[in-house]
Amino acid sequence: MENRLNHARLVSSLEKLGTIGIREDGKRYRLALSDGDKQARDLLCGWIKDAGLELKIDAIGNIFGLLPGTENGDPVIAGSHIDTVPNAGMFDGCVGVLSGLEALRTIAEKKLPHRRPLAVAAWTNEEGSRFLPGVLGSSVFVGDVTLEKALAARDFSGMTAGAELNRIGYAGTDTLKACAYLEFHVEQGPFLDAEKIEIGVVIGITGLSRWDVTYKGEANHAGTTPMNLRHDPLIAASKLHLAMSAAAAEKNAVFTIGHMEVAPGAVNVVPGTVFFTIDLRSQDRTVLDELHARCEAEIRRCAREVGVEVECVPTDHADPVSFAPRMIEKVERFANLRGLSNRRMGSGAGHDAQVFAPRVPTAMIFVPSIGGKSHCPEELSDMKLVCQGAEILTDCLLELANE
Ligand code: HGY
Ligand code: MN
Ligand code: MN
Repeated sequence: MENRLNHARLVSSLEKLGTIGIREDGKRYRLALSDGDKQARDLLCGWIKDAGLELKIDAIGNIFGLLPGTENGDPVIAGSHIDTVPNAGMFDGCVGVLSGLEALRTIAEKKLPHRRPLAVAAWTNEEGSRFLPGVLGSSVFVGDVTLEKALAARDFSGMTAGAELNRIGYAGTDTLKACAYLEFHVEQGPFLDAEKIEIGVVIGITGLSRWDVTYKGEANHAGTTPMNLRHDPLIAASKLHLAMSAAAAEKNAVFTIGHMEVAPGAVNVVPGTVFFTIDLRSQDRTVLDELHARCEAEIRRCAREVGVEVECVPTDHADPVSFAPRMIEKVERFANLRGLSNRRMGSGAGHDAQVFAPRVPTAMIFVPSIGGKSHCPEELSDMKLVCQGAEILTDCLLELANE
């Protein structure tokens, strides 16, 4: 199959977007609804208008570029996100949004026939690094989360998503629905690169549970307090981390404490309070349910053992999802037609596609993350494969738009 897209334009747009949100220390921070996110949004909206697409923005700040078809109806949407984790790479999310933009730009320029409307989407706060729950914008779009709840979400400094959305000027009024959903993304894991396979045909997405946990013990003098008289919340957190890491490893699940605050945080004071986040995931629903219950029990057991108080707040949950066989087959067929090596696989990373899968025909396409690195500046994918993944995205868009 011939290539349709302007690969140079796609690569240069990825590189340009990658320059946004870089701090003086050279680290990329484009957290949802931050100034960096606004800059990226402004750039994307400009490109959407340049491409001759209809720019739409909804009440939670999701951005759409719409290309009408020969018939009316809900669009086939190709989406992902442009917000990032702290100190991020330049591929996560951006590959899917800019490939969707390049696909629609090319379809419009070459007047490729499509009955159904097409849209590219950039979802608000996919990452959940600033506001919880993650996949916030797409969850409001499908109705899983109310707009009120989403706007009331607070970051660690207490700012609400609603105030930040207004501050950056992205509280819109447009409304759309999707008749099908596609997401092209970097794998963010080690398998495709290790096996030297070019395309991942995604069969489903992991489930996850997240909590905010606070252990309250007794701050005391680091030099005079004997170990057996301490109620050190960091000991409780460490016991929990070791117990749940082992439990997750046994079940091929993953357990992460990604954020921790130790107070008062002095070298010579036994901590009084420890606050930390938990991210627990499995692609198997039964395993996730079992480890979810085990984790809540362990959180309390470790508190009792060390004699500290505990506050445990669930902050996010998503069940594992599977994509429809016919959608998996579509991606696989186009990868084969393009002579690209490929294999079926689940996604250990969460994506906006997980909120669409239970509702509309949904598919995901992966390209390898070199060294399996992601959510870090070392995140890297081969631009030639990124362009081939974008071609498969375009193949799927056009087929779905004319079914
Ligand atoms: O956390 C995730 O899996 C996704 O990158 N937001
Ligand atoms: Mn992502
Ligand atoms: Mn991510």
